[in-house]
Amino acid sequence: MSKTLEGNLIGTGLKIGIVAARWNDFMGDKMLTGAIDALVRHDVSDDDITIAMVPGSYEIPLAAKRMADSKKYDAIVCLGVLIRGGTLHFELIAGEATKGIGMASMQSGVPIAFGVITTETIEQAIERTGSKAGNKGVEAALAAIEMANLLKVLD
Ligand code: DLZ
Repeated sequence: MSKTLEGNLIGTGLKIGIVAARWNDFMGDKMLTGAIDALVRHDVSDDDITIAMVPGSYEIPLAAKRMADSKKYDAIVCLGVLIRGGTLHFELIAGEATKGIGMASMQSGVPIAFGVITTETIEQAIERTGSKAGNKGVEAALAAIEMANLLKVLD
């Protein structure tokens, strides 16, 4: 008989860290409020949510790793908005943020949800932060709850 292990979306008792980048904060703030709202609606206590603000997406991995290493959090949500400009910066920052968040999660063993959006235009970023393409901050928050609960089941 096969057995499927899953994490539920009940956030009761979970402690969640959020790392949010200030760059492009018009959209970033929507992701942050969406993520907090999703956590609270899934029964994470507001008192159990800690937010670390960083200047830009490049700085997310270090703050996420430090939070994860503290072992104070069941999961971490990383939020950033990267919009392609006319220079190479976008590729470099997107690559470092993606790789760094993945490494922080693997090295710490703490689930770290990837809520960094990468878009060609401001319009695409607006669509993904609370309008027609949903809110990627909400999706990342739910992924964090699910993974925190899955790890408890796996343990
Ligand atoms: C420099 C920069 C640029 C050009 N674009 C973005 C962006 O679209 N989104 C973002 O989150 N951060 C950007 N940054 C800032 C870098 O992430 C970083 O904060 C600075 O290079 C300082 O280390």
